[in-house]
Formats: sequence, structure tokens, C-alpha cells
Amino acid sequence: MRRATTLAATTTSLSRAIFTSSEHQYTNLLQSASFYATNVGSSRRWFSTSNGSSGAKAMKSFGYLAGAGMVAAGVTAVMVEEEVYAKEAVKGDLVPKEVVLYQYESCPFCNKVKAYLDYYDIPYKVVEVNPLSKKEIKWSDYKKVPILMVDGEPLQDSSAIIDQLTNNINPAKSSSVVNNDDEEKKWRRWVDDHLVHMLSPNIYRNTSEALESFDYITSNGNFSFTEKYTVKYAGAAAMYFVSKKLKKRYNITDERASLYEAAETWVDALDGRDFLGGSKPNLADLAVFGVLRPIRYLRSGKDMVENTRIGEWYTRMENVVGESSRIKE
Ligand SMILES: N[C@@H](CCC(=O)N[C@@H](CS)C(=O)NCC(=O)O)C(=O)O
Repeated sequence: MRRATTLAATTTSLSRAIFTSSEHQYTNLLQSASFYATNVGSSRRWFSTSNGSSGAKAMKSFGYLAGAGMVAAGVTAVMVEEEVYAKEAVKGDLVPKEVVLYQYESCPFCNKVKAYLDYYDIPYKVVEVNPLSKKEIKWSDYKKVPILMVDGEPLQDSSAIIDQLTNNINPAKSSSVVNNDDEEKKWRRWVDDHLVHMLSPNIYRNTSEALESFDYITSNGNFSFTEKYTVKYAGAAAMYFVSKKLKKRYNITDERASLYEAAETWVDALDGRDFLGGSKPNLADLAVFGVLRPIRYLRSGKDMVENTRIGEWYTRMENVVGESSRIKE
């Protein structure tokens, strides 16, 4: 009985947690596959370090010979501007020395923090927390993830963690909290208050999607052998029902339509810019990207990309965030 209660509580929190695209196993493969699919044959190229202003320019030309003489019939020159996106490097002395992320691999809030760490190329270790026992965070009074240990100081709550890191690594930005920062703040809040609530109803929408999601969660999470199978099937069944309740709570009638609407709302907010931050992502870009990462290669995420305009921005984000800065142990 106690076990059942724990499992129910866990699956409920996992409903909010959801499933990530891990930079490891599953997602690594998918992301690199998508990287090739979206980049080979396009003019876009990813460099791990910025190479300055504009990229190389390519010129294509053709001419032909006709009759006895040489006739230059035409020369067409096509200039192709390459767009170059790169991570933002943090000044060496501002990079924290030891960063440890306590997380669930599939948790959207944890992925928001990871998107930030990856983009700013801050090396971090990961401790995967077992959602049933939570023994890895026994030392903490705060019982949710993410918890980010920064040089021995535990930080909690994804948005607060990101604010704190930003204060530490980018003092100039954090003191100029006016101008575009209002827009950035507004959309960061939208991520926490609206976008995250679209996830569970979508990934547990029907039994096959709930199973797909729990397969992803249990393959990437910290579960014992027995827990893995129990959680996968019991969790998928429980979450299927929980997701119906969540739909009511957040006034969602058609979960896919709401997800698509959120994606379109975000693209409208971009207003033709590469990123909300302009030519570089800001914290709102990183937040939207982070919470969508866990679902991107599940059925719901694929549907979202196929049925809305969000795909181009998402691919730009994948490219600019680049390789994970996670320290592999
Ligand atoms: N507002 C928090 C929410 C964190 C949160 O709800 N985390 C979930 C996992 S995604 C959690 O730890 N739930 C409690 C549990 O698993 O027992 C944040 O942004 O970090």
C-alpha cells in the first residue's frame, strides 16, 4: 500500500517532470541525426567557437561557349551568406569551479537549467535522482529537482537558479534589467506559467504515447531493474488518467491544438528575429528550448514541429546550444 502511494505520488510529479531529450543515449542519437538532416545541404554551419563576423561567401557562376566565337552568355553569381551561431563563452574567472546538477533526465525544469549551462559552456556533473527514494537529495530539505550545487552552495528552482547564475557570470547583463529584459521576463514567465502545462496532457495523451513517454523516462532515469518495469507500465497507466485531470485544470480541450497554439505564439513573439534575443538567444529562448527538449523527439514533439512554424527556431537553438558541457564520469 505504501509502495502504491509512493508510486502514485511519483508518477504525478513525473507528469510535471516529463521526459527529456537526454544528451546521452536516446537524444544524442536523435539530435545528431536531426543535426545532419537539417544542416547537410543547407547553408548553415555550426562552429564551436565564434569565427567573427560573417561566414565565407560562396559564389556560383556559369558560362558557355556557342558557335564559332566565344560568347559569354551570362554569368550568374549567387552569393550565399552563411549564418554562424555559437555558444557564448563566459570569462574564465567567472566560471564556477564545481557545478553539480541533481536532476531527473526527463524533467523540463532540469532541462531548462541544462540548456543554460550548455549554452554558456559551464562544465557540470550530473547526479540522477531516483524519483522513488530520492536518496541522492536526502541531504536537502527541498525535495524537488533541479537542485544545482554551485561551488558548495545549493540553488533551487530552475528560474531562480538561472537568475543566480546570470548574476554570477554576467554582471553587466543582470544590472541592466530594463529594455528588452521586460520582454525576456515576460516570456520566461510564460514558459513557467503556460508552456510547461502543455507537456503532460500531450505526452500521456493516449496509451501508446504514455508508454512511449514512460519508456523514455525509465530508460534514462535512475531506477532499479524492478522499478524500471513497474514504473513503466503502472506509470503510463496512471499518467494517462492524471493527464485528463490536468487538461481540466488548465482548461485544455484539445491538447495538440493547445501545444500547436503555444508553439505558434512563440514564433509570433520572435517577430521575424532569429531568436527572441535577436542574433543571440536570451534567457527566454533558452527556457523555451529547455522545456521542449524532453518532448522534441517523442510523438508530440514531432507533431509540433511538423504542424507549426517552430522547427526552424528549434533547429537554430540546437545548433547554438551545441554539445553538452556535462562532464562525463
Ligand atoms: N518551480 C520548480 C519546479 C520543479 C519541479 O516541479 N520539479 C519536479 C520534477 S520536473 C519535481 O521535483 N517534483 C517533485 C517530485 O518528483 O517528487 C522549478 O522550476 O525548478
